[in-house]
Amino acid sequence: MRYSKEEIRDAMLLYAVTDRMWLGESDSLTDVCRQVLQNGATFLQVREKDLGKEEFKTESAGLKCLCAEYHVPFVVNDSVEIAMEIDADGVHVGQSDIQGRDIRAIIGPDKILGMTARTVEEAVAAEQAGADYLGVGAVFATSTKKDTRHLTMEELRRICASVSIPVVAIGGINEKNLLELKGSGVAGAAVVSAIFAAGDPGAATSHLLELAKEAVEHE
Ligand code: TZP
Ligand code: MG
Repeated sequence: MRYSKEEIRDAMLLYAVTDRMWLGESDSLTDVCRQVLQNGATFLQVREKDLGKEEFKTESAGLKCLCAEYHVPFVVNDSVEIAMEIDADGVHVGQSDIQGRDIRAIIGPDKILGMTARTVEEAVAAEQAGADYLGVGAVFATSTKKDTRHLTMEELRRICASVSIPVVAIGGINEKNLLELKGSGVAGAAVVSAIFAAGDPGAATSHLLELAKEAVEHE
């Protein structure tokens, strides 16, 4: 594994997930991601639902190099194939991306495998399937992903307690509610719009990072 289990856990702290939909017309995703990395994001996932395969691959390859400069783990959402083709640090898959495939067997032992889980059953199965971490949500209301269910803090706590791999919470997390994750057992917060829709994504990142440290340090 290029990143150790401990490094992966630590990297969950402020996990940025891209979505160019939130950017201003003149903003480039690479430039915004650079600001986000400069200001302390600890993990980056490229998640671009509206890009064609080739464009997604090109964008992913660029962001992979950018993350390597900052020694920040970089994973590709959904596409195991593109993650492998560009030699990303890993891949993040949802339940619908798995489709009976043994993703760990496809990517090998050295890549980071992130999986989405919304129930204790899914969480336990993902850990058994070789996931390095879980993305769990939506913990708050979000407009970034339409087909998601709102989890209670109690469900989040139960999921965290059911696995030994780190859990990163996702969904509607922003500067106003991040501290509500305190005590849930999460290793960090994954954020799309609170970073990528912010007027100043760099400043938003550093503020969210401070809040995430407070939320996670008090476990
Ligand atoms: N999975 C569950 S909610 C979500 C994803 C990808 C979207 C989170 O976006 P935001 O803007 O941080 O609410
Ligand atoms: Mg997916």
